[in-house]
Amino acid sequence: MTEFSVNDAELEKRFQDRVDDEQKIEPKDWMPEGYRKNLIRQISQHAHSEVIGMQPEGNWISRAPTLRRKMILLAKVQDEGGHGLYLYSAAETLGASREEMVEALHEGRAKYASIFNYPSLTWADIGTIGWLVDGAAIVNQISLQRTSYGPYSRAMIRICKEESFHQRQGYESLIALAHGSAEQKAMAQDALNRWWWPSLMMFGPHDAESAHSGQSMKWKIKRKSNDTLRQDFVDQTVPQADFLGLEIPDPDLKWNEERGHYDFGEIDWEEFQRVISGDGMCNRDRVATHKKAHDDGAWVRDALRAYEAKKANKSEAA
Ligand code: BYC
Repeated sequence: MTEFSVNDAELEKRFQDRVDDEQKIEPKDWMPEGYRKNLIRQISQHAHSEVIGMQPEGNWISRAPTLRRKMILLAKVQDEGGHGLYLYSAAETLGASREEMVEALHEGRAKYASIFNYPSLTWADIGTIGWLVDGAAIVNQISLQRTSYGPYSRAMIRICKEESFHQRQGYESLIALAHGSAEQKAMAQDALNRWWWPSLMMFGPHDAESAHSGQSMKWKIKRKSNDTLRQDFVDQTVPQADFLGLEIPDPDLKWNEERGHYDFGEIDWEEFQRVISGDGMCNRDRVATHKKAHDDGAWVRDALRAYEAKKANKSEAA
């Protein structure tokens, strides 16, 4: 027997070799405990972001200006719920239960994307969320399609297809506003002013301040660093703002010929810390709304369990 036994160091080496060789890690494969824990943290927080992200947009379904816009928004919000489900399922393959993950969200032990703690005040915010928030999410998620954990990677491939529709519908809505009346254009500019900086915060702290990046990059959970993704997002978004005739609220934003990228101003990191620590404008409301929906849905979960038990009893008796 001992002939075939290998110690943890050897297992870790084989694991790292597979990761370096771009092989996907699957649920039943051996993995370091830290890899499993880090993935549960990131994937469950990603799932929470999708589901909490339904709230600022859901707020506008009943007030969408036309039937077409309402249908698009309904479809988008439903997609976000679906993304949450794919991601919770991916985290469940690592041994985390849905109950544990939701409890961590309700108790403030698990985070969700900082961006969803800002209010959606006008109809232009809905187009801007699609353009900037989904735009930022895609930049990140395209790189996560190549993440080393198979179920997460496959969920990302599907999610990216839907996110691309989300980004486009948002941009198309902003084109209508930016080329509409003076009031509509002003509403679009105001939305850009409020959502620009929080969108840049979506990519997380600077690489040098990022607690998880070093290990996550080594394990190829993350494929591009926070700062690289943020720069990619700025570079792709500035020409889109120009096309809309809107001004990005950053006096330091300018093309840097030498770097081949846009330079941009510093994020307010104090605000970022405040928001991710639970003290943003909407944190309390978002979690309370989620908790209420979860409690209101308890009867559905109870009914499902009762039905499963009834079925199991029947098949035992047969
Ligand atoms: N917000 O070491 P770091 C969407 C936390 S939703 C809140 O760099 P990491 C959509 C971080 O969790 C798409 N917290 O972390 C839905 C960590 O705290 P913990 C959401 C943040 O994980 C509806 C600490 O700060 N996308 O598309 O290496 C409608 C240190 O950070 C944030 C994802 O979730 C933040 N912005 O890198 C519309 C993508 N940034 O956990 C659209 C998946 C950092 O130690 N996640 N923190 O307590 C990731 O790619 C990475 O987790 C991050 C952060 C790049 C976000």
